[in-house]
Amino acid sequence: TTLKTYGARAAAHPNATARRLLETMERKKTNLCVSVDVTKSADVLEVVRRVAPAVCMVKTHIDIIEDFTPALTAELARLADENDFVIFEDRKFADIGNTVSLQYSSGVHRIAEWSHMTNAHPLPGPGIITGLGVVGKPLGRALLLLAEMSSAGNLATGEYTRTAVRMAREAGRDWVVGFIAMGRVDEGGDADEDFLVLTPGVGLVAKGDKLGQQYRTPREVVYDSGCDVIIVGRGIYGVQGGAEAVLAEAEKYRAEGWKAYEERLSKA
Ligand code: UP6
Repeated sequence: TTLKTYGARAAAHPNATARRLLETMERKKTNLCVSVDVTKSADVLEVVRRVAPAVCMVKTHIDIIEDFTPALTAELARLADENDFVIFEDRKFADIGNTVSLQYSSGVHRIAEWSHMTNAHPLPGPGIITGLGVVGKPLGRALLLLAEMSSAGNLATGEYTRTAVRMAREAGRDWVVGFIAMGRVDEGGDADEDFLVLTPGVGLVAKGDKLGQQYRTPREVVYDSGCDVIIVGRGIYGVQGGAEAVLAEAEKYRAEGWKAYEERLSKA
C-alpha cells in the first residue's frame, strides 16, 4: 500500500468516499487534513476558506460550536464541493449500535447528512460498526476505526489495536475504509486490501501540549511510519499572524507531507 500512488489506490477502491478522497489527494497534491477546532461558526468558515486550496480534507468537531445552526454544515458541504475536499466529522462514536445510529442520523447535528466520513472507537464491539452502517452505507459514507491514539497513556495498544484491525477486515472495505492510527497497523493483509491510515498528533514546532498530546513531524508520520493523511489542528489554525499566515502555514504542511509521500514512493 505504501508504495502505490494515491491515484492508483483511488482507481481500485470499493468505497465512493475513499475514492473521492484519494482522487482529491492525487489531483491537489496534498495529504493534509486540517482540524478546525474553533468554537464559532464564522471562525470555522474563515479557516476553511483560507486553507481550502491546500487540503484534501477538513476535520470538524461539530459539538464544540457555540452558535451552531444547520446553515454552517450546509455551507461546509458547499465549500467541500466547490474546493474539492472531503469532510470528516471526528465524532469518535463509542456506544452500542442502536444508540450510535441515532447519534449519527439525528439530534441537532444530523452528522450523516453532511459529513462524508466519521469515526468510531472499536471498544463496544462490532455492533457499533453495523449500527453506524445502517445509516451511513446507503449514503455512500465511510467509517474509520480508532486503532491507536496520539495522546500519552492511551489504552489503544497491542491486542486492542490488533482487534480493531480484525474488526475492520470483517466489516468490509466498502464501509470501514481505514484507521486513525500512528502507523501501518494493517500490515500482513491481503494484497488487494487497502486501508487508509489518518494520523493526528502532527506538528512542525511543538512537541506536545499540557494535556498529553504528542506531536511528530509530517516526515516521521508519512515517510517513517507510512501513514496516508496528516491531521493538523493548532499547528495551522493557531498560528500567529492572522488569516494570511494560516494559509501560508497550511501550505508549509502540505509541502512537507507531499515531499515525504513522494520520497516514500521511491523507497522500494
Ligand atoms: N485527535 C488527536 N489524537 C487522537 C485522535 N484524535 O489529536 O488520537 C484529534 C483531536 C484534535 C486533533 O481531537 O481535533 O486530532 C488534533 O489537534 P491538534 O493538532 O491541535 O493537537
